Amino acid sequence: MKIVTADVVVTSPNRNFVTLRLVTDDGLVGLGDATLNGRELSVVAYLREHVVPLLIGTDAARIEDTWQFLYRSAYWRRGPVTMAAIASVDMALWDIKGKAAGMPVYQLLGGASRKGLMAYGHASGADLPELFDSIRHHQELGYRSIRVQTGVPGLTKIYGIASQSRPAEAGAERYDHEPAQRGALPAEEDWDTRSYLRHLPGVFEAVRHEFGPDLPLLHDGHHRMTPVQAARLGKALEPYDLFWLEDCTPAENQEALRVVRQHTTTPLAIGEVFNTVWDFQGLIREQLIDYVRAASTHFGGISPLRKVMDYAAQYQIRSGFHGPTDISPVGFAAQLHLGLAIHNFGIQEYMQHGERTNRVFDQGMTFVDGHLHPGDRPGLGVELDVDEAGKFPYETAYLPYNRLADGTVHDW
Ligand code: KDG
Ligand code: MG
Repeated sequence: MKIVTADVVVTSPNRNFVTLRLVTDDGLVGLGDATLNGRELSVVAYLREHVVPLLIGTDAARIEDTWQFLYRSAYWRRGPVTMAAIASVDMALWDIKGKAAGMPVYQLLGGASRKGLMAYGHASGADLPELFDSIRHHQELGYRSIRVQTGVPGLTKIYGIASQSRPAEAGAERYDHEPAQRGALPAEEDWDTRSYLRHLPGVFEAVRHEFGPDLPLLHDGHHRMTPVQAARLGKALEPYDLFWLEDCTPAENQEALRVVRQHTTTPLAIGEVFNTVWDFQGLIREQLIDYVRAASTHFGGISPLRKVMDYAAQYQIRSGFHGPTDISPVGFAAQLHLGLAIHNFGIQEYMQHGERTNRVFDQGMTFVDGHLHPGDRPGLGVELDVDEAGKFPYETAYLPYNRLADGTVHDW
């Protein structure tokens, strides 16, 4: 089972996606997601120039050995570009192994540990009425757990609000739903942490009052707070029983979470920008987090994500894999298979892809009564329509960024 071709497919149906497509000498096709939001072409170059030539002629059955070879032989380890490239190879090889075995990947990972994966959707609103509408709309779409993001009085443009408040509906083309925006330059947004801290607890109080105590609620802090600010927010939100507070402080400074942890029992989730098991080592060992937010696509694939989840299991830390639309249907399927198999699954983020994306990627997964399932097709269960993909060439797109009132660039 040798790899005979390795193509990197770039397509932009609703947004940019980078997909590695491996073909073996016995005709099996494996897909891997290498999408790095706003920096897609750097991974394309890494794959085409440095990885594809190493893959041709190698044994597609040797997933772990190929991973270790790509990781260790480069000398330059880690980083989002490298790890997204390696992730795509890892996923494609798991896809091929599943197809060779005639089994869905979750069976190869130990079989299902549950019937389905609880998913959360993104509700948001500029004000409370808009937010309540958005929560109700998500409930109608089947979500049973909701991330709540809200406008802040005095701030005009905040990431994740309003234009992204309603998931893609059948047949709708909603590029504004995407975190990145097409254009030559990134959009500028504004931010003020003190206003946000004053406003947010009241929003959660109102949401709990309107929707009751049962609905699991989540919130994403987007790395914007200092440790003390995050500690105060976690404490202020305790009465509203959050499922988690995500990315409360910048992810590079992991010591910060120790301060936050000392002051609040609000559960903490972090790691959507982490690339390796090493990034989680101290956080897990010291039990500074409750949920691992890594995405298979940016973490080197299924193989290392399974390792970090096995380590996390010893500390009762669970998964909450990153699942925005910039994870392609292939990367999303990869983490659904893993989530179904591991014992310490927590929750799965699920933003829905647009209709054009669903035409390019035919998916076997289902979403029923708030729960996802990867389906039982052999491999990852996703097929790429290369002709359809070719209709949507790459377009420059950037994530937005923040400035404070005095013009200082801030975390977002
Ligand atoms: O590419 C960045 C986005 O995926 C990210 O901003 C989304 O924070 C995010 C989330 O929790 O989904
Ligand atoms: Mg996030």
